[in-house]
Amino acid sequence: GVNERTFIAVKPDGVQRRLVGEIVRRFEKKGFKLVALKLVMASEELLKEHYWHLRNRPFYNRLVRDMSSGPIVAMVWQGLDVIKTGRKMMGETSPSDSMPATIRGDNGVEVRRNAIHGSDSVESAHREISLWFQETELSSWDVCSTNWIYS
Ligand code: YYY
Ligand code: MG
Repeated sequence: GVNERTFIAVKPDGVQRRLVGEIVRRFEKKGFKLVALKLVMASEELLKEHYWHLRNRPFYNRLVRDMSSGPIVAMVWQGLDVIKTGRKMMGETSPSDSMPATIRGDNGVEVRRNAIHGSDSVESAHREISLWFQETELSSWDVCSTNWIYS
C-alpha cells in the first residue's frame, strides 16, 4: 500500500563517488516520501547482522569490510510498492547486468562497487529499518503533492 516503507542505503563507494544527491533525487522524483536519512559509519556488528542471511557466502567477510570502509547514507522511503519499485530502480546486483537508466546500470561496472542497497521484501524492510533506525528517527509528515502523485 501507500504506507509501505523500505530501507535504502548509499554504500561507501556511492558516497565517495558523490552519488548521494543523484540517488535521493531519483526517489524524490518518483514520488516517494523521505521518512529518515542519516550519514553513519556502520559498526561491524551492525553490518554482520544486516547481511546475516549471506553469512555462508564466500564474499561475506569482504562485503562487511567493504561496507565499513567509509560512511553510509541510510534512508527510509515510503510509498506505493516502494520495496519492489526501489529494487527496479536499483537494477540487478551486478552493475554489468543492470539496464541503463537504473542506478547501478548508470553508475558502475563491478558487483563490489554497486553504490546502493535496497530491501528485497516486506520482511527484510521491517528488519532493516528497525536495525538501522530508532522509531523516533522516523518522521511522519504530509507531502503537499500527495494528491498529484496518488489519485
Ligand atoms: O540485494 P543485492 O544488493 O542486489 O545483492 P545480494 O545478493 O543481497 O548481495 C549483497 C551484496 O553483496 C551486493 O549488493 C554486493 C555484494 N556482493 C559481492 O560483493 N560479491 C558478490 N559476488 C556478490 C555480492
Ligand atoms: Mg540483498
